[in-house]
Amino acid sequence: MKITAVEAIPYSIAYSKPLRFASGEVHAAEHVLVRVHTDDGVVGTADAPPRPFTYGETQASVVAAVTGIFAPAVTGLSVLERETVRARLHRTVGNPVAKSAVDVALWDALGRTLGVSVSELLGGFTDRLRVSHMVGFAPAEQMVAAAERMRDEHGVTAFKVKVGRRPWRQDTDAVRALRTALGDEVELYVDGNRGWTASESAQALRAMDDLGLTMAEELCPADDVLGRRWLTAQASIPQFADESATTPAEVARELLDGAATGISIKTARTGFTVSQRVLGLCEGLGVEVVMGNQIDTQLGTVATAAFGAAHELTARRPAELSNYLDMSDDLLAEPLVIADGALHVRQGPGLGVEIDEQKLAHYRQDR
Ligand code: MUC
Ligand code: MG
Repeated sequence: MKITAVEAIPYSIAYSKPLRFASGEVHAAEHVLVRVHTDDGVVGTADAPPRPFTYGETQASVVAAVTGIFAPAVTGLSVLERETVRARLHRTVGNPVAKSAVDVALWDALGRTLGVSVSELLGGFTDRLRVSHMVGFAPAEQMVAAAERMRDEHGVTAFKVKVGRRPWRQDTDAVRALRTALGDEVELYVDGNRGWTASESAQALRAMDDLGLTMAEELCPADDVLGRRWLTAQASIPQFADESATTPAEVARELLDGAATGISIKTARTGFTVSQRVLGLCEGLGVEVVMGNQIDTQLGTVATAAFGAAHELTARRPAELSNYLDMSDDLLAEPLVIADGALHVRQGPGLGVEIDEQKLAHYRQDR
């Protein structure tokens, strides 16, 4: 059960439909595949999606942190010593995506070693999650067409709409067009990726007051400390923190300061071990959570689904699991299926998925 090596393999797969949002745009999954090897011949795998515009990490920095710092720190430990691994990773500040991939790969290795599913090990609440799709920036009619395609082809009835452009009216018009086209039954919520000021956010929220939105995420920067509190205090729907709440301490600060009233949990940045801490904090403080998407591949989506399905609170809301559908290809040997608006969790052992080695050989960038 001892860790013998941790690999970090950079690869790139193009998106057939790039995702555009207020803090950036993604045209290719320039990610890192992290593999934890044990002396039993078990291999645990996870995907690391670097997001320079969110956490400052790059593909090269993830490879450097995993191979240069984290691999030496955890080699020799047992896959059962997850808290020791966490403590050693925690000695390095930042690098959330690199740390999380090591953690998720470790859990996958543990599940494979024990012959059980990671989702069951984490909590085993349910075997499926309802799916929410992120709709990126485009002219309103294209945003409507993208949502309608997801509804017609995959039965998806929950949509997170990217907002945060200027002037804000183009976004509120797009959300209105989505509501008109999709009807009252679908769930709509918005994510500003810090694109607006607090006052623009307040105006835009008022303009969408009749659209039945369930929540809004990161409309303005959390660093605009008083502005953000002012916005959250007056909003009639929960204000979710995403990129401003990437550690348990940040989550506590955002919630206790009145800067947010809900939390997005992303396994890509808090793995499984720290995501459970974030979840416990939210449950204890009585706030809602959503399983977020960090523009994940299928492997990243598998991790999000495994965690989301493991707990009652994370399984309540639709989880953001579908944006891998916009990629031109993927590394998983057997593709995920979203049908009737839901994704079923892969049964174990571990995360229950295998990498297609030929595809990895094709897309990897280190050889
Ligand atoms: C989101 O929820 O913000 C955009 C950037 C990122 O890191 O995640 C996405 C989606
Ligand atoms: Mg977000």
